[in-house]
Amino acid sequence: MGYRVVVAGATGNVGREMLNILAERQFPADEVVALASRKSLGSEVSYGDRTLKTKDLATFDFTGWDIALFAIGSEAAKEYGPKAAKAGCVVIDNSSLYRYDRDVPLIVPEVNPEAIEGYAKRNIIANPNCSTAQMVVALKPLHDRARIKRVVVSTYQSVSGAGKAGIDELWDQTKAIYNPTSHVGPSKFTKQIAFNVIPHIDVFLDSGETKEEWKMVAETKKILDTKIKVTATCVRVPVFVGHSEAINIETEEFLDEDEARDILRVSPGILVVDKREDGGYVTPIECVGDFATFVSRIRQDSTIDNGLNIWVVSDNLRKGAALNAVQIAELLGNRMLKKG
Ligand code: 2RA
Repeated sequence: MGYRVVVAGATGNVGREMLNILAERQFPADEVVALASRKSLGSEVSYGDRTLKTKDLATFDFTGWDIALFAIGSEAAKEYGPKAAKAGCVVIDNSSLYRYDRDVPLIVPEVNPEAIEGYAKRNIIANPNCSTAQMVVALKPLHDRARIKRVVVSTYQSVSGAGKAGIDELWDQTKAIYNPTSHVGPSKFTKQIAFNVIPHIDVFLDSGETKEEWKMVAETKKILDTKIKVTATCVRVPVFVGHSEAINIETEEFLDEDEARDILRVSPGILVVDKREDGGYVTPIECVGDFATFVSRIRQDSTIDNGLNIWVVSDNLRKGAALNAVQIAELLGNRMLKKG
């Protein structure tokens, strides 16, 4: 006997990837339903070699469904999360709404799978922000070996992190640059994104940080270790899919770059591509559609006693969102909601 699985927000970039990944990983589902908001109602989405017609999220009865993967944003999650949870369906939510709630586990299965034990308090599990997920996958094995004290991270985040509107804006602006009669100004982003970079993702906070930067700090602490200090600068770049991160790490104990490479090579979810030659590293274009978090450019930072630099790239729609959510569902199935 398998699970009855709901995918809410099934017509969006992340929802579609959730359905793809459920099928690719042969998640043991007896039944899958795709839900959408009224405006995309009736549209069709792929689930493996099947086509599902979307149903109305607003009127859906979650009773009798085991797991719901939510890719519907915070506002809708606020309305439908408690409704699904109350009906006995465990919600795995991709929005930021529940991430910082003490009674809701925030999980990256390679890092803190044990946190799944706490899911029943609210029947809700939070999926982290894309930029945090790939970073903590890479940090975890290094932290286990040498205790990380401080992390300085700069991100290079693709436009798909801002949804379909972000993808369209990069595409339209890029085309318009080659056509002198047309002009596409900024709309989703605050400045031109084509052939440019923008050091601003999400809203500004009083501290001067952006919310995206704050999320990387707060989520790393909740998932990995509250003692780790993190400072982040998050930047939007004209890349369609794939977030990249340059990460500087200071550890309590000395960790040699060769040992760090060996540790990362055998760690879950990680693929090391680190040859010190032209092209011997991964760029975002190469990670699209992949499950792995890629680590390259592993090297000592000789300006401090115990320092390392690494370059981390991953598909933000997969490990940064849909894949991690499906991995949480697998964890839930294996440890908590056993069937069959
Ligand atoms: C972004 N972190 O890239 C967001 C998406 N969750 O904009």
